[in-house]
Amino acid sequence: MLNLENLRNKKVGILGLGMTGLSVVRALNKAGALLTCWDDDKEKRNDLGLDGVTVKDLNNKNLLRELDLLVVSPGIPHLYPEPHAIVSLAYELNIRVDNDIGLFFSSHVNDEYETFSKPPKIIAITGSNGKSTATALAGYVFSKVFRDVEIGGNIGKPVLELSPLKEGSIRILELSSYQIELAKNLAPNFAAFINFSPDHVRRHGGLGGYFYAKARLFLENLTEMSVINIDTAEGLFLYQRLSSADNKIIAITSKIDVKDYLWAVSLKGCYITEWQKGRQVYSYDLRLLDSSLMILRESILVVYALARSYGMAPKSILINCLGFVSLKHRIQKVCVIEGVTFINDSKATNVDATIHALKFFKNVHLIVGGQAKENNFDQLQLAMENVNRIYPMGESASLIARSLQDHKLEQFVTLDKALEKAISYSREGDTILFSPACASFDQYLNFEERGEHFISLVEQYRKNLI
Ligand code: UMA
Repeated sequence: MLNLENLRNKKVGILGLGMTGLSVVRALNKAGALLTCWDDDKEKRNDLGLDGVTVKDLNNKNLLRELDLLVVSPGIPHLYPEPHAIVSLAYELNIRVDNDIGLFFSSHVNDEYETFSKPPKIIAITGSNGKSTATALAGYVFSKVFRDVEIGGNIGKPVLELSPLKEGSIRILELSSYQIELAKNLAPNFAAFINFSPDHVRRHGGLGGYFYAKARLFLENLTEMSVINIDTAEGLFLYQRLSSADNKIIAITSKIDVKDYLWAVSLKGCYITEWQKGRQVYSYDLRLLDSSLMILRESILVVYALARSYGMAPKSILINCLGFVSLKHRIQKVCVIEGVTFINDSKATNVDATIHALKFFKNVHLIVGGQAKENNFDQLQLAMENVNRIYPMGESASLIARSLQDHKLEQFVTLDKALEKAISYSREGDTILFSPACASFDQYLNFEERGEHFISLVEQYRKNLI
């Protein structure tokens, strides 16, 4: 757990008692801060039960006025579509509002820091899709080479739960736009912008707000190097903004000719190629490593560039990717039953993520749908080349069906019925891909619960066959 000594005896309000809120409670309680907590969910408030920690309604203006700091969880809106009432009040009273990421960056440099001959390094990874896989793969590769490597952040381990930094420590953080936007202080040594496509648009007041949130990570106190995916206008803009300052950057791309870039890494088909000042310095066919790594190629591109910026040798980076096991709910192969492959991609909560998953399979039966984030399902049209049939389900089923009406499809209310139908139509060699392109909240608590449901339905089907 990180040391937050700098907040000893400070009066801190904590809003939200989920994974993040509880980590803040534990870290600040240990540091000797005076805590008042609140969650809109009564059950969460009742479950807290920690000595010395008060649960009180922070909607009370007099109580809020007493605070030195309000720490807000990432899922709680602080600006759009409208700020949570407590956050609004805190702004009005000019109480400092921050989050766990801001506290992390304000406290990770301690007195001991100056005595280190190899100061700890923080690597931050952001983007719209594939952040968790890139973070986990980076953690896997770096920990094969360096001691004391830990990953955390949006991937599911709150940053304040990471171990204190020591000589040579490396912390790799997956940061979401929610987390970056509110953090008072952002000072990674290395940061990667891995891709960009519309997501969380309502929460950021539009696409521009979403991009601004991501861009903040690079434009404030980034100290050493950045890795920027230049395949979108936003990526190119960020690259230009950074290259006009005194910054070191590696451009990464699957689309652009990088001969004019100072330092770049490209991914073309199966080839990772590194360029310096227009000269090719390294190229490798990923199929020579292990064909199963092809599904991870976008993450390998990110990790290759990060590790190169860290001085690792090209071949050793790629070899160190071997043995990495994909994360759950992200293009996860559940099993093969009677020649039909079942893939759980429940983490695909936007259209771009589903388009990405569709690249890897042939003869696909696509189960898609949930709570629409936006009505941009017509973009799926361009990725339908390998799809046999579509099974739209959940709240957005009719919206999806309207966008894809030229394809063979049938709508369903629930996942079990959609899967049952997909199984009935599939033949040996086909793939049933559950990649919703939507949030899960119409029928599930989160994408994990939705993915577990898919896995359990597949398991049930297998048992019934025996
Ligand atoms: N709450 C209120 N009032 C509200 C809204 C929520 O009191 O108006 C309370 C809820 O009752 C609940 C708590 O706030 O008790 C939930 O806080 P939270 O939504 O911030 O969730 P945490 O459990 O703290 O998890 C968060 C991230 N969740 C979100 O950003 C929504 C987790 O990312 C992250 O793993 C975790 O912190 C640790 O850093 C999840 C996520 O879905 C995976 N992230 C989004 C994504 O990847 O697209 C950004």
